[in-house]
Amino acid sequence: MLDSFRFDRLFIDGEWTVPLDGGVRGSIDPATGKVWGDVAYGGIKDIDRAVAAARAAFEGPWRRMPGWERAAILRRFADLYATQIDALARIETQDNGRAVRESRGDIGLHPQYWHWFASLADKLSGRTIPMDDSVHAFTSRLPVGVVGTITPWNVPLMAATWKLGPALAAGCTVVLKPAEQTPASSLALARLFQEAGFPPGVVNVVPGDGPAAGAHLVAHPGVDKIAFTGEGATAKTILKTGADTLKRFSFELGGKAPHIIFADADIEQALNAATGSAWALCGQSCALGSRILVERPVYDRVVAAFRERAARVRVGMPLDPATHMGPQAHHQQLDKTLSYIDIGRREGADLVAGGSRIDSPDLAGGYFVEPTVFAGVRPDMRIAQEEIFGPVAAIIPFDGEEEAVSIANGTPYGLAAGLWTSDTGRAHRVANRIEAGIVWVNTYRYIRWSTPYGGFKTSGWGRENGIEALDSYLETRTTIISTTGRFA
Ligand code: TXE
Repeated sequence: MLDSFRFDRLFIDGEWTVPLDGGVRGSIDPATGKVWGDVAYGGIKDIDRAVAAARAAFEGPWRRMPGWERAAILRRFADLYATQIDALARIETQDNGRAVRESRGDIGLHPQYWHWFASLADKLSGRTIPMDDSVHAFTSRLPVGVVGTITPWNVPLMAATWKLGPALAAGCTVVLKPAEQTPASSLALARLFQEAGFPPGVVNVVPGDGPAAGAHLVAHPGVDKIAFTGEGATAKTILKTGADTLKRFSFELGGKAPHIIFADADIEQALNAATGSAWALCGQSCALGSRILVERPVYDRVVAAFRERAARVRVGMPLDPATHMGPQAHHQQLDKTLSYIDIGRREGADLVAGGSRIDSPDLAGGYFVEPTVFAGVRPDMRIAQEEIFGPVAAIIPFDGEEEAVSIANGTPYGLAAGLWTSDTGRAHRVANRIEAGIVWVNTYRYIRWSTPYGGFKTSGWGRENGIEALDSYLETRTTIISTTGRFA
């Protein structure tokens, strides 16, 4: 169904429509630096149309539909999604350069997310609340309304799934604005929403530029909530832009996850996880263990293994199934990564692997960077404090639990952390002190639909996935009814 799909229309009110005040632009393949397809971009008027359609669908069929009917449509969508995994993975990889073996693995899990959110759609129960005999008090859970979802370029379909799943299950309607660098897969998603039989206007997809279409969606008085994944600085701008409307916000922002390896750990397992996570998605994910904290007795062994494994990463064209790591998703990210590698050098960290752009004839023009490893990193260096979002591992030595915890918590971020130890008591002690929304012990980046995900500190507001994901798409109404008919 998606093999011959074209991306040059917006999806608004159940129809494929030409942009009113946007246009059609080439989308860049980061593996070649060249345009690979024409994609529709919406402007202010297109966002207005999409919000009006979402509002009408919310007030009309969607919020009134019994939960089990919404669930049935979501299940139909999940089944359809499952038939299109390969096509979706190819589109996403073409647009953002993520190695197709990774895209396929990630996207292959999404139908289960959609099924799981579908299963929540008819279970939005409230509570009865004991007060006294003169009243009966209870709560109801109601959809927030029209949700503007603003998603990033590293994992467009995953971000859309994590937001639209709970939003639609809760009875909200949606305007999805994907990142300008990677809009294609979100338009393909719209085709599946259409095919699955969602009423017109329940889901609208309008690619567009952040500071124009994105900002207009944020400021729009017809939008009740913004669900955003991206950079912290953008989240602050969004808060200011949306302040006048006092709408709801949820944010999934960056991270600088510590991956702590104690000397008593199963070091081979720890290395498999730590090296895999350093270069997955070409380093472009907020949960990757970008800081590797290593207890001193095993420090040399870990550094040597990182050096050796970095050399074995197959960097190549992302659509080749043999490729481990593709290019950076866009040129600005390439520049950002290279500038941080420079910063690391100047700060005096020890560059033990990589450190350059790859410009070999077979990869010429693409935004490829070598898997890069800095050892001897001090916790206060910028490469240990700031989110690089590239394939750059920073290895930091430590002595003992106290120092590990203090380094792990010593950044403004608090999204994810990993720790490796064979001592169960230590696993509990240390995990309990880590300031992060998710802590993995003797495993890493194992995430499913049922487990809440989100940040402490500057890494975000609210949680995605799990039953908690519904909270930010629901309002609670308390009803108190007199049992006596008297006002007292
Ligand atoms: O993100 P932006 P960028 C981090 C990562 C990366 C850095 C910059 O460190 O290097 O952010 O990436 C939309 N009003 N993460 O600049 O700008 C934009 O169109 C409304 C971490 O691409 O935050 C896109 O849809 N919307 C992260 C989305 O925001 C606006 C994932 C994200 O873009 C807007 C991505 C505005 N004024 C980047 N300006 C994660 N948490 O995984 C931009 N946008």
